[in-house]
Amino acid sequence: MLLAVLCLLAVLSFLIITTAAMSREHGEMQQARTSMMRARQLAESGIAVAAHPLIKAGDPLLQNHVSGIESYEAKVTTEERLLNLNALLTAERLPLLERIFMSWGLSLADAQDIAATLMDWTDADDLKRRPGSAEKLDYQHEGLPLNRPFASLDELERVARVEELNAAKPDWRTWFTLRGNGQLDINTASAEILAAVTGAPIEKAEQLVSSRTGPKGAPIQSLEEVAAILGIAGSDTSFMTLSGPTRHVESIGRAGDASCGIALVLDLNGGTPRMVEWREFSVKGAGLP
Ligand SMILES: [Ca+2]
Repeated sequence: MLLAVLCLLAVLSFLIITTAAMSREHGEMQQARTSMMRARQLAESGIAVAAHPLIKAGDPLLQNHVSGIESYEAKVTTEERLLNLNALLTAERLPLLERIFMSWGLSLADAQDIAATLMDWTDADDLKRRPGSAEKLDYQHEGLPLNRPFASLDELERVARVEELNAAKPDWRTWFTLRGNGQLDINTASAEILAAVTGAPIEKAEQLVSSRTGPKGAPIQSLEEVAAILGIAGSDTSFMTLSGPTRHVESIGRAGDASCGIALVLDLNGGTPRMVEWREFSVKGAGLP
């Protein structure tokens, strides 16, 4: 009898402990969900501020510590800080792309072959531009190349010889966009991209970037100024702009341990802002450079 009572007590204790553990776990999951919702809400608040046409990069409103554990931090730049791959794939702009590939350590012949392969991928005909480029007969799969402009950067992974780009520049994706007006924004582009695309030494490109940032920094006012700083007077600057019309904003919201990142691309051309892209990203290792 005593044994039976003891057994019953043991079972009851087990049930009580298990139920308490399950209920604690449920409570923790609930808490994590609430924190995540709050983090997303905070990220959206940052996006709302950053998307406002009057907000400029560096505005103190872009950062807000709502409480000790809740905050958002937003950044404003332009999509034209990156190179529009489709815009580079024209006879006129192709030498720029070849120069970029060479800045990644590829030989002139390889740079020209790979740039031509990208052109072959997008142009309507099936005629190879160079012996080292690729058209229909060089692809194993039916329907390749697509013979139209790139619709996503993922498509690049299917292009012949892309493994050479992956080897030369594993983070090539951070250089290109398919948004924007096709020009390069001198006031938001990185020193690396500016040096590669103009052929200027990286030190001069860094000098240009520090002249527009920092406590005494001011936006570059003219393309002549750009040419003077980079030492490229007389070069073609028609692919450059002083102010890209496509706004790129990113915002990270944090609530306790939870965080949420949102990126938004807004076309401001023509007065009325038009949303071109909205995506969430995981915060670790992401964000604007
Ligand atoms: Ca083609």
